[in-house]
Amino acid sequence: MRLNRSSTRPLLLVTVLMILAAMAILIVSCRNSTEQAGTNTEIVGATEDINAIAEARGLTPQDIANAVKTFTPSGRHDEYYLFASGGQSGQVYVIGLPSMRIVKQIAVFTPEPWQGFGYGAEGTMNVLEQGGLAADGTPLTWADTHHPGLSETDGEYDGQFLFINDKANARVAVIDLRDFEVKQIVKNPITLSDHGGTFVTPDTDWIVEGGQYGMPLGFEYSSIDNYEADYRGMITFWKFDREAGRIAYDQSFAIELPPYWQDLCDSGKLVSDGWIFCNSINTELATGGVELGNPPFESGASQNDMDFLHIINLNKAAEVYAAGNVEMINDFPVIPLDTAIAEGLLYFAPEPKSPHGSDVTPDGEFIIVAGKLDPHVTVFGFDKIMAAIEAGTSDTDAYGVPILDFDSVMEAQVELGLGPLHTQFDDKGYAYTSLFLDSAVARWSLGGSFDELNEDPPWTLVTKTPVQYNIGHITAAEGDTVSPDGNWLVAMNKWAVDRFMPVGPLLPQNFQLLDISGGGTDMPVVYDMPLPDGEPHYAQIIKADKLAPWDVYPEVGWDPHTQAVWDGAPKQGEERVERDGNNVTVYMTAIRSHFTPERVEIKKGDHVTWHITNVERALDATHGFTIPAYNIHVSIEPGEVVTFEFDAMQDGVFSYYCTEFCSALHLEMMGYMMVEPSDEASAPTD
Ligand code: RUQ
Ligand code: CUA
Repeated sequence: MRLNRSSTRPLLLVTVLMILAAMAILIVSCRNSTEQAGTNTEIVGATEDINAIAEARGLTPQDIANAVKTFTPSGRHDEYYLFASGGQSGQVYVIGLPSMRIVKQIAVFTPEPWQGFGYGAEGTMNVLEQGGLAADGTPLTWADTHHPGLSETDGEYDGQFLFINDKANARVAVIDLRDFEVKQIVKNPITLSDHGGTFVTPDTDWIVEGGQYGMPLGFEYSSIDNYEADYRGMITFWKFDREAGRIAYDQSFAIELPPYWQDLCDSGKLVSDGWIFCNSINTELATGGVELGNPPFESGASQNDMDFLHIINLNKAAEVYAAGNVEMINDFPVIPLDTAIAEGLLYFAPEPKSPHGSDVTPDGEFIIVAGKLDPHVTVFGFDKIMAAIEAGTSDTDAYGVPILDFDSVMEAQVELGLGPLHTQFDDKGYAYTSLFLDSAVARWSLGGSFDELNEDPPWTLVTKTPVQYNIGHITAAEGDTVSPDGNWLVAMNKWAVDRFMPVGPLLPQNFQLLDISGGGTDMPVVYDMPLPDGEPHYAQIIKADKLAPWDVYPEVGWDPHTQAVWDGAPKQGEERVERDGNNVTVYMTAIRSHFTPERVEIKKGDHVTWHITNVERALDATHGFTIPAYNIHVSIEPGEVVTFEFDAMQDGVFSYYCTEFCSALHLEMMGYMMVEPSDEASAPTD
């Protein structure tokens, strides 16, 4: 012991000297760069005169106002969390508002080494495997994430869970916002692509996953010549068990729908609670084949002036499911289309033209559908829909689904501009709609109970703000809840074009922050933020004080995948390596700045199960762990226990080490795994 202590002293001295040397180099290089940068930089560096700085940097008074609105000084926290889909990255981005600083990327569907997601840690491997297998039998390792959905209580975000869909494989993930980690991925058992998800019902009883492209349900083969007869659409309702923090697979069900392409859905709220509204495209039942001389999908699926808004009685559907009035497809209960019609679960309302988006107003009274090829948004009245259902209709589509009369359910049509897509809301009686072709955000006034909140006449365009460029979704602060905040809106632009420094042919997305607090025609863009990793579709913005994430895991030995202490977690003083035949179990602890044990001696062919507990209680005292050549990397956050398993198929000496720079002596936080060659080692035992 004494020897050890005295030997660290010269080491500390060396470290201090090295730090001093590094600081000296830094000071010299800073001075050099200031000199090289010329006059402008000198003025900026030397003055606190804001006008002089603005002049030197070429900033307008508007630029300065925008900067002041969003600038968040060091140490100060943002007011909102923005949870953005990560698009093709398969992940979720956490961004602070109004600063637009990225705070975290949450690994969801795609392996991510820093968080130790998918590099050996048992819990994470299980989540990935739950998500279903690719055609070659290996786990799917990417996703096209589209629509994050925060859990709600009484139609308000409650900050507990986040859900997100994978359009590419029809999957839904559950993220726990206590530790910002994914806990579950469910694969849709009857279809391969989704889009109308994830949207929650006002108390998060159900997570809605609407389909996208028609296909034979249950993954059967059928020639596309049989499209009308054999292909189908669907909507799945995942039951959410809030207590368990998981989707209850065995309490969930789907409804068979005609093979139109169901698109985006929203849940009713307040008066319309219990109903679901999905727009659709391709009621033409186009089957493509441009190479055969057929019209391509883009025109084949855009012939009709009207497609169908799907109006679904979820509460009644849940009763039909509970009564067992279902067919099993891949062991999953599906209410057949005929049953859905007979039970009055499904109605259509015509919606113009190449519709997109389906957004329910904060009071639940209106459903807004945009038409990609129509300069209007169409507003449907929920009371009118109910009255039309009550009155009955003899009109049906080819599958027998009742079609309500357009004029009797339509409340208003508002001309906004070219390519309207998605709508959000504020607290001043305004709706906001993205205009893809115009590259603009439109503000327009709502009618009904919202009429008195602003001075504008109901159902009229108030103003438009250009955005850069090709806007998809928009998201406003709590803008799809029963009580939107009305201060910020983010335009999620698909093309950045000239907004940022060039980075080659693949450009980032451009998130633009708009200040919508002013009302009227005042709606400036105040910040541009490049997002460099996939094309997010939707995002949601929640008030930061609604979240209560853990600083560290509640107790030492915490398993994040059960959210409970694991009794078997290695404890300090009880670290050991146990052998049972060819099975070796390592019980290890991590604390600044050592792992215990520091030597693990095994034989080639052993099957190794390795547990590590991070016994730290200090905020941010995370340790990483890797064994070279074995493709293992885990992140062990304070209190967490991590388990991984592998077969020691390669002999030799392997230096394992901590991958997080956790302390001054982090480099010394290592050990040796020695794998002795062994003749008996051929096949490992299980
Ligand atoms: S779909 S913008 Cu949510 Cu419009 Cu992708
Ligand atoms: Cu622990 Cu570095």
